[in-house]
Amino acid sequence: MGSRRKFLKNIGITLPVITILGAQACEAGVDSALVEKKKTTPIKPVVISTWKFGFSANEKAWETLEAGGKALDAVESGVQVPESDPNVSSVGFGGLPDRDGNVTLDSCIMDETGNAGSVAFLQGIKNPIRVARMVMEKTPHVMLVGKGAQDYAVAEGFEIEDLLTDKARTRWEEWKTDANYKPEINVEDHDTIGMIALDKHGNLSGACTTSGLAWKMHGRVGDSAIIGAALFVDNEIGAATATGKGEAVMKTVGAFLIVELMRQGKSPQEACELAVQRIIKKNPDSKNFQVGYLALNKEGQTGAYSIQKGFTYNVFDPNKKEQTQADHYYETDVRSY
Ligand code: SD4
Repeated sequence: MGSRRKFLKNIGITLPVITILGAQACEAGVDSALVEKKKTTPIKPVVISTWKFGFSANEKAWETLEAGGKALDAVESGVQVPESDPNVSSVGFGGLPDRDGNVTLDSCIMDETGNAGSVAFLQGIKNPIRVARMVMEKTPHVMLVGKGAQDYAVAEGFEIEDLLTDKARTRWEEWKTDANYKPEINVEDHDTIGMIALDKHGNLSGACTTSGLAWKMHGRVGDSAIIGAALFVDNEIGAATATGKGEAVMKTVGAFLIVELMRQGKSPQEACELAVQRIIKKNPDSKNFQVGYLALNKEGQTGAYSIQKGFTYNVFDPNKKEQTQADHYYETDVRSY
């Protein structure tokens, strides 16, 4: 028995009685005006995404949202902008490789019905988000990894391409000279795109895609492929996405935590702040890495917060091509570790 029904039963009121009472209230013109207002107010679409490429990615997503398209289509097309751009060294084609020189990609996507798809440790495929969506829509699974994900992409018509650009190869060769095999977090070089959107139908979706931490161990998978960690969408409540040190996000299931905090009544901003505080509480070394969160609720309100200064994001406004600096926990401007 549903909890509302249970509650009503416990207080001795049955549903038809409540319905009649509700109808009387409506007749009195109290609720019906509000309900009517809600029905007739057009929903303003919102798209928000991480880092400096956020504006151009959001601009692409906006084309779909403005035309009345689905948030899912918007986020899928939006995040492909940095995925396809060889000058973005942290997402898709042109991404910095792992310590052995392999570009390995993590992506995930989630729609308004709670469906999710993901690929991890995928090599040679330029737009992993498209593969993630196919995993979601065309397979009985949520996640494919490595060679299996690549075989699946090829079977769906994707070409295998060399994703390591000359620029990225040079950076890798330079990095190899000091043979420091410790993966680095540098908030400028390893920026993931996480994008969440609300469409005119009032539906939420999200996408997240990255080449992950540069110089990572071969085989390492980060949060950007993990539903609940770097991305979570619950169409009743809101959506959240993450960037930064994936290990810290995974261990606190960050995006899911934010959505659950919003479910408990927190605003998107409060939820992002609490999720960052959770990481700080659990990680004595939190001064040495970056995590940034974005959140969006059903009402179109947004939130953003990070551990360190320097996390920028874009809430799309066609008239304002500017990034916003997220509020952050530590005052020091820590950029490279
Ligand atoms: C990862 N979260 O692979 C990604 C990297 C990232 O800003 O977002 N950097 O852990």
